Amino acid sequence: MSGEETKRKGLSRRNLMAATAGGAFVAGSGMGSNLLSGALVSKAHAATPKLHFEPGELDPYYGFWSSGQTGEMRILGFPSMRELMRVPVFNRCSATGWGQTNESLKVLTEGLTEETKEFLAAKGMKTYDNGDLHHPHMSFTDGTYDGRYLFMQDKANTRVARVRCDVMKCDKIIEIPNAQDIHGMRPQKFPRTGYVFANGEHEAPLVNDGTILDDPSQYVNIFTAIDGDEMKVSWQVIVSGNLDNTDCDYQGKYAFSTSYNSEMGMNLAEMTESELDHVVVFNIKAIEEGVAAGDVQVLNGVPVIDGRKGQNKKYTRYIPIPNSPHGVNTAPDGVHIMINGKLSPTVSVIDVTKVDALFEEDADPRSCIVAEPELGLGPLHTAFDGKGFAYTTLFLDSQMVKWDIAKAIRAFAGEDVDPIVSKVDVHYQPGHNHTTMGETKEADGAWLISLNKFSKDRFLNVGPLKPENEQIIDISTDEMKVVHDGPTFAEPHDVCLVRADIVNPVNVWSRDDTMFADAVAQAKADGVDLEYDDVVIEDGDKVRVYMTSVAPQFGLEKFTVKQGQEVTVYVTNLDDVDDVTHGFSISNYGVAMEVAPQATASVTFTANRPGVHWFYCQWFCHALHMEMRGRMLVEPRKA
Ligand code: CUK
Ligand code: CUA
Repeated sequence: MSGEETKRKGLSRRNLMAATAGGAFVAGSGMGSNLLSGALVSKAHAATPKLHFEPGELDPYYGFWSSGQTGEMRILGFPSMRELMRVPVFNRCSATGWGQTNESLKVLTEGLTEETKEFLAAKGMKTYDNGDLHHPHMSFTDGTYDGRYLFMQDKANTRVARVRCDVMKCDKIIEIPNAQDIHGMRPQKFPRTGYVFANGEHEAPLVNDGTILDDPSQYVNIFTAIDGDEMKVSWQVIVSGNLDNTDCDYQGKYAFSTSYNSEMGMNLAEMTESELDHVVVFNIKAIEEGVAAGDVQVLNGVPVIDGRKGQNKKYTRYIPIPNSPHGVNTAPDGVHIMINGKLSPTVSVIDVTKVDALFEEDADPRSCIVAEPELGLGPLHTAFDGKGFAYTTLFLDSQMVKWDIAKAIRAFAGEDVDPIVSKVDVHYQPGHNHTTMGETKEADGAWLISLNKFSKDRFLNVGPLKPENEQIIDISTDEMKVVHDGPTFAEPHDVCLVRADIVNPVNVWSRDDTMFADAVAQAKADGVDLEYDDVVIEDGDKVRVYMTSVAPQFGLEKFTVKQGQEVTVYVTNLDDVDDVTHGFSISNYGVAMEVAPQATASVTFTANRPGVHWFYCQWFCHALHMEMRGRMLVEPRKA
């Protein structure tokens, strides 16, 4: 089962709908369809770009990866697939102290609703431990990536997070009220981000306090627009049917969300009953006007507008789409929006220039569909090369299909042309795919990557839990070629591939950074200069320990606290050289954190274990790194 190509050019189409009905949407044999055509005509239209890199050679792209249920964001060099960094977001991180330091806890807690804070407090928790991060996307200005932020969602606990691209740390996490489980999420492309659009996947009672339980007729679903600058919810729309993925246009007028369960079914049979589901079109300007005019109910502080089917207002339109559509992908031509059919072998192509007309009275909601090519089994997501071709993952066929957008439109209009250019087997069951710069108007068509859910026999066996498999595909010729296998841990769904010149992180922190502004303010209140003083301030039951660090020494070789005191240790790293990060761990206290050059980091704990406890630097920083240590002396409470 190598990556040999299969072609189906010129073959009569099978109607594959029947084969997918009735719950057949499961991982198949892993074999792609064995379709072979006679003539294999290929037109090379570009030289194959470079895949292998010498030691020390830098990649031309950053890849920002999701990690699904691991809850972090990962940064890889692309196309070498060298993993560069893991950025903790919704998860906890042993290395950096994310979820433990005061700075990270602020990010993790300040955006939670009061109700969630109370719920967690009752469990003895400050924040959730888990998250399910599917979709990382960079902020846009004028239709392309602008290198400011990365946004990402948490399906598990209904949150949206932002990572700053200058320091590659998460600086904001907000919980989305009124919704349940944020799945699809995209930043506004034009004029800028702007909004971040977020789909609530699972329907629930609008006030979900237990008053309504097993009465699905009263469940609703919520679409949310977040202000990406402020990280606050701007408005929400109540919709019919659940919401899966979302994308928006290059005009700044509309957002589009798929629904795999327009039936609002509560079990598999009900959810897949209807042949047609839908895409919801959100009219951004009309919604803003409705919010301004007060056509809303305010719930949990958020204006919520009613955009349900049959409301016949100007806020939303419902376009019927076969059958449980999944991915939504806007083409870099600025006109076409691909709706991937999942249980239907088709991708429905929306022409955004025909969407205005949908909002006229008695408009045919399907009048904006300009193509619906039948591509194969289980189309999930589509990527673009900026040259008029689209690449769609076929989950059930374990294939990637390359197709010609213009030909698909001509075929839909009745011409006898086959839009399918070629197919290639991938290993196995692809979900998302992505091309370099492919979700921007600067799509460059250099590379395609397929994120496959199963690896099966492709790597050394590591037991029942297998890695996934990410494959890079050469798309410089009409026939695609798999040129790289890359195993990966649970469970990247999506990635965005950004030209390296767009991303410009700093090497050391600025001492003015807002990330540790609270520590700076507390030091000031204590009369402490973080960059010079190494002192212990006792404040009743609380102790604040301020220390600097310069490789290979902490500013304090020891400090003394009393058993039961609440201790906060602030470490300021005075090294201002690239890559001289220190750490701070206290043995048998469960305390650890990263302190990067010129940063201040702090951690608070109760000194409830008397005795001598070594603290040490856990980030290898110097030939005398092992010697970078000191003692915390905890005086026993007097009997
Ligand atoms: S979803 Cu994972 S394969 Cu959550 Cu983007 Cu389509
Ligand atoms: Cu400082 Cu190791």
